[in-house]
Order: sequence, then C-alpha cells, then structure tokens
Amino acid sequence: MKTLSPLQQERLKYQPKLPSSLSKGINSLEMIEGEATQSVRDQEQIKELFKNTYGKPVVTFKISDSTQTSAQRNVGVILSGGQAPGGHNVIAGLYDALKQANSSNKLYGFLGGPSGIIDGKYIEFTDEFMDQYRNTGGFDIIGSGRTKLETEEQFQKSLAVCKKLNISAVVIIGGDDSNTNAALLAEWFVKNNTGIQVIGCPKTIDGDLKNDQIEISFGFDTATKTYAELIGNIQRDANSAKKYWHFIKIMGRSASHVALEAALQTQPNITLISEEVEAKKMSLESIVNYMTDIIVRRANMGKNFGIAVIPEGLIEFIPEMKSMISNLNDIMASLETDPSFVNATTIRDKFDIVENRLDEDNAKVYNSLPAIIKGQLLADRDPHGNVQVSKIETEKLLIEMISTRLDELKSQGDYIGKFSAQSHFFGYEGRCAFPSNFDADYCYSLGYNAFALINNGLTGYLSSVRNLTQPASEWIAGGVPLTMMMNMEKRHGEMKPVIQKALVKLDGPVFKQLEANREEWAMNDRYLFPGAIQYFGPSCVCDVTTCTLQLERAKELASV
Ligand code: FBP
Repeated sequence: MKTLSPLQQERLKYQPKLPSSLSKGINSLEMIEGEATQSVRDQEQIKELFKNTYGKPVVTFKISDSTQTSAQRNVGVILSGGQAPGGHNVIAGLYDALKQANSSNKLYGFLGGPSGIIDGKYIEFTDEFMDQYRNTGGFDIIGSGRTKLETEEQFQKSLAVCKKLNISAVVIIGGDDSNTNAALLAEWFVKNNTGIQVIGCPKTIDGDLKNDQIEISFGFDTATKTYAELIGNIQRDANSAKKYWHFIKIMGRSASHVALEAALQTQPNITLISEEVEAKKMSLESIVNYMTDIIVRRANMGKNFGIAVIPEGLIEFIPEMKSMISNLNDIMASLETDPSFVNATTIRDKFDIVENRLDEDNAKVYNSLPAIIKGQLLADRDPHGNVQVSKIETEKLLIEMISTRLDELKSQGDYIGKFSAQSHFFGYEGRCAFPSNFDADYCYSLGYNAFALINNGLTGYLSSVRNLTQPASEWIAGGVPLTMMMNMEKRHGEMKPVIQKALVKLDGPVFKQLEANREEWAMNDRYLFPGAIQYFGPSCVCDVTTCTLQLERAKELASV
C-alpha cells in the first residue's frame, strides 16, 4: 500500500473553490456570447489559415434558472510541455464536471503528452484513480511530453484513435506552443467534419501565456513562490555568513516573468531582466560591467556578499548572442545527420566544424566563450529547433567573467574586496510543488470550465477564468477563441501561425516596481523572506496572489 506524507493526506481532502457562476452545477449554465473577435496581428493570414474557427466571440458563463440534460460523451485529455503545479487539478475539475453532466461520460487520459493521442496510448479515469491525485503537484497522473502535433499524418492518426474510443472532444493542457497545436487540431477537425471539439487550458510556470483575456497561466503562482522561498533562505544564509555572492539562475525559457516575480517577493541585490537587456542592446560585456560595479561598490562598504537573480533565457536576449545562437541553430539543424560532426572524436573537433560554418562575427562570439558553454550550446535542440537554455550555465559564465574583471580591477588598485561565488539553478524544484491554494482553485476551475465549453459545443477555445485577484466566488469563467491570440512568426525559416508570447513589458507596472527600487536593494540589504507556501492558516498568508498579478490587475482596473 502507498504511504502518504501528512501534508499529502490533508491536501487530498481540500475542496477547490469554483467561481459562483459555475457552482450551481454544469447543467445549470447559460453561455453569453460577446462580439466577434480578431487575431492580435496579421488578421488576413490567420483568417485564411483558420477558415472554420476564426473570428468566434469571447464567451462567459452565468447561472441559468433551468437545468439541462447532457447527452453521453467521451473526452480525451493531454498534458503537454513542462510540468506546472496544478495540472492534476485541471484534470480533476474536468473529470468532476464531465461526471456531473452525465454519469456515463468517460474521460480518457493520453499518456506521455501529445504522442499519446497519435500512438493510441491511454488510460480511462476512474473515481479511485482520480482521487489519488487531487491537489497534488506534478504531471505523473498521465505524464507529459513535447511532441509537436501539427502534421496531416499526426492529425489522421489522432482522428483514428478518437474514433476508436468514441471521443468527441479533446482537452490540451499546455503553453503557447501546445495551444497553437490545439488551434491547428481544432481547425483540422472542423474542416474534416469529424465533429470532434478541441479546448485548450493555459499552463506554464513561465507566465508568458497571458493577454487581455488570460490574466495568468497556471503554475506561475506556485513555482514563483517556491523559488522565492529558496531565494529568501539563501539571502538569510548570505547575510549570516557574509562571505559569498550567490548567482541564482531561475527558469523561464524566454520571458523573465518568473525572475521578476521572484525578485519582487525577495528584493535581492541584483536582478537581470532579459527584455531590458535586449531593449538596451546590452552586450555580455556591459552586463558584466553592470554587475561588477555593484559588487565593487558593496565591497567598498565592506559587504563581500550578495544575491544576483538571472533569468534562464538571458543568453538569447543579449544581441550578439542572439545572432550567434540563431546562426548556430540553423547550422545544428544541418549538422544533425552530418557524419563528420556526428562521428567527430573530440569536442574540440566539433567546435572547429561549427566555427568554420558560423558567419565571421558569430564565430568570434562563439570562440570567445569558455569551452564548457561552447559545448552546452551544441547540446540537442528542443522539438522547435531551439537551444535548451536550461542546459546553459549562464550563471557560471557570469561568475567567471566577473571574476576575471575583478582581478583586473584589483591589479589596478580599483577593487579592495574578496569575491567568492556560489551558483544555483532553480527550475525543476518549483514545477511539481503542491499547488498553492490559488493554483489548486484556479486549475480546478479551468478544468471544470473546459468541460462547460465542450458542453456548449465550442471548439478552438482556451478555457478562461478571470478577475483572479478577487475571491474565487467572484472569478469570471468563460472562453477565448485561440485564433484571437495568434500572429505570424518565423519558425525554422518559415512564417507560421503561433500564439503570441507575452514578454515582460518594460513600461508595465511590474518592471517599474523593480526599476524604482533596485538601487536601494543593491546597496542596502532589504531582503524579504517569504518562507514556504502555506496551505492552512490565515487567508492573508495562504491565499495571497503574486505581485505580478496584483500589480497588473490594479493597473487594468485603474484604466477601466
Ligand atoms: P513550458 O513552456 O512547456 O511550460 O515549459 C517551461 C519550462 O519549465 C521552462 O521554464 C524551461 O526552460 C523548460 O520548461 C525546460 O524544459 P524541460 O523540462 O524539457 O527540461
């Protein structure tokens, strides 16, 4: 028999909250349609590519006075991409709504991500199975994967599997790429008169799947609180021992929302924001100089310690690196099957092959890097052909370069301190934490609401729950057409329809908060210690949402 930790036992009993519009039951809902919508950009191209699903209205739900009956239906669910706390609760909400609508309904979980629907690998959910996973972190209930779902062959195979299981709707829980695939699949199913609906749910700890209708993706709340706890603990340690600089890289493949939020929760001495680096065209050297300056000034005050937070995606936002990496990505695609590269006996031989193919300026940048980083840049690409930034030790690169710079300054008599650094990478630590009360409620609502969208016959929609800084009872449940979030972007050298990624806005209230305080935080230690996520206790501790959500919502409400 499985043994459960005390917290696990208590969390299994937690009943997630629903918006009051959904709380009377799935068969007592009325759907309100808004105006027709448009894609965020490139309207003509997106409309042409999504002839059947483009332009649909945003919808919201309210309690209906009458009670409907729902016909029997089977639904399939997929977890896609990186883990995010709360994924199990999305499935729990979906399962409960589906069973409430009609107890003969069935939920199938496709195993290992999108490849599960293509290869026909699935399980059928039962009460007993579902109950083991309520309010737990992780995606282990059915597993996840990063297979892209986009070719005609994959769609045909998915259709065959759905037909075999008599599935009439598929829910894809994923980030911007996975929901782009959901939009493509929805369009294909309509175009081919299959009668199968597709609904997405906004997941990613990175927090970059958001827009006017999606206030935050799930998992961001729990993951950032987990990283903030760890940073706070390290700050205490640094402030106690007063002998180390801690360089902490934090997940967030492209956007710096996670680093920014963790910084607002903890107030470290240095926080780099990739979007600012790109906007100010900061070279690697100027980043090193910026950080070195703070280290020197603190040393002059007798403080040879500090905390620097570095976003995971930084390297791709440094202009000269961005150009080199993009050139390298193309080269790596062509070298994948090149025997001279694949069979090269030493890593140095691989460096030579790559350097000879890079454009002159890019080769210089590549060559200037330490061998360990050059090697990491040659690691396998993700399914989208991009460098896996989680594998690049930017924090170590910065430590090495700053160390060299400080030695130079010391030899000139311009630095009197002692620099000893520790590096950390916080990413996987936060992705499977027990979902915070916020994520437990939000995810359950997203899943429940996804079934409401299915039950109302919609396809090509993202489950949307808004008004999130208010108590859950006041949340607004509804759906947003996936095409509304799309634009055309270059992928693998070709223009493709994709959901627009939300990067940190430098004129937004969240970045402004950091900007206004960072000099003070750099010199005068104003560390905050958030501590571990609390699941039971006063609401002001257990139910508080992220600074990002609070600041963005406050600005939005002020402008209404
Ligand atoms: P998603 O965009 O799929 O949610 O993934 C987010 C993320 O956690 C990034 O922060 C990180 O760069 C990446 O996944 C790591 O991926 P992997 O789990 O494949 O190592």
